[in-house]
Amino acid sequence: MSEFKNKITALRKHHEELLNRKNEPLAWGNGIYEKYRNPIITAEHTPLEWRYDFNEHDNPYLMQRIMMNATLNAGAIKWQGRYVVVVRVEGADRKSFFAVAESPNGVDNFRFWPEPITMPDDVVPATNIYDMRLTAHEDGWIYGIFCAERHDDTCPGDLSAATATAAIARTRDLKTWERLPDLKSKSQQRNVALHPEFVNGKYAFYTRPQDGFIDAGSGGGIGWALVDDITHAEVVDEKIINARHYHTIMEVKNGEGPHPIKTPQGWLHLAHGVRGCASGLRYVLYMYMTALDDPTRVIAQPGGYFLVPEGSEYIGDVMNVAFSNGWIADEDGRVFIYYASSDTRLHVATSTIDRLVDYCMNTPQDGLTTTASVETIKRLIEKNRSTNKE
Ligand code: M1P
Repeated sequence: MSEFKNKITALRKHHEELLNRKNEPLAWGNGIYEKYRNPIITAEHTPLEWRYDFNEHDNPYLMQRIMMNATLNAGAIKWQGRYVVVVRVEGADRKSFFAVAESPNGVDNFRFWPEPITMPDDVVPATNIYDMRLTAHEDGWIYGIFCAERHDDTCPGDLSAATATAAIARTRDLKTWERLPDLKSKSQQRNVALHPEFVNGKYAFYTRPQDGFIDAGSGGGIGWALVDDITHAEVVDEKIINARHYHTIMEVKNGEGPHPIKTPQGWLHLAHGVRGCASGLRYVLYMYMTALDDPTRVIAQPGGYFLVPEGSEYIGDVMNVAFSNGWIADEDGRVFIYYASSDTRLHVATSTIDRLVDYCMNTPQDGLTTTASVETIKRLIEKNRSTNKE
């Protein structure tokens, strides 16, 4: 066999070993969920055919002709018995695109489908698209809501001026996508998710109004808007349902993750909160619950964060970031939380509906001051003293 063919054989073997690598839960977690030893999808998981030209004449050095930079922020859905994620893949050219990967068990053996998604453009094409939230809506379609980024042409001299808009597409097979017009809104929007059920006969969106491309500014928090016609969706009335607060994990901004999971006790929400610190912005995940009969009414809000970057998760293109826009609630009550660390790679954490509801209902709220936090800790100490006497 030629040296070139030997190199390809070795490359494919190495890639297969990565794809087949077993994952295992880490011991000594927090009891709320289990994190896993390995990330589930990295840039190295992308198919070799996307990166290498395997023609010896054209690529005698077997170089990567197209490099992949990151695999992050994935939408998720259980689809035909498989755990399916729509991954934000970012190439070396900084462009993000969507690609589907699936696993038989939700925690390892993820493999990409052969080709990335071809997402049709809206009337004004976007420069970049990312962070899809998937919703199997009761109308029968699977919707993907994602961010469409375009240059802000009102600032012609500023190459970094951009706008964020919520884009809407729908599919029946995750392969062919119909693009609908972007969500019309007075403000910029990112982190928009579609509620899975009609509310008062209307489509319901979790929104995140923001003053600028980065700044949530006066946006206030996670919003909610009802829309009559999803084929011409427009935010007319928007109310904030989960507000930001001074000196919390979501002081600077927050945003809904995937659409909430319906449980007998209420809707379980996963979101991200952002605060500033000397090293920049810190992105963490948090949870809250809303009432079954009114998904806008918060009935439980554990204080502080739910999940943060730890160890090597801190390191990446955008340091100190945990972000999630996908989770899967299985029929047996298990929940697979897909989160990305530092805008670089995708991980899973597993829990159950029962544990997550218990976490939301029984974790003390943020009392918003040191005094309140200390009183909360003392109450627990006192409770344990009484328990230990029993
Ligand atoms: O870089 C961290 C995250 O920043 C954005 O989130 P937000 O809109 O809340 O600031 C998103 O671009 C997200 O993709 C990214 O992970």
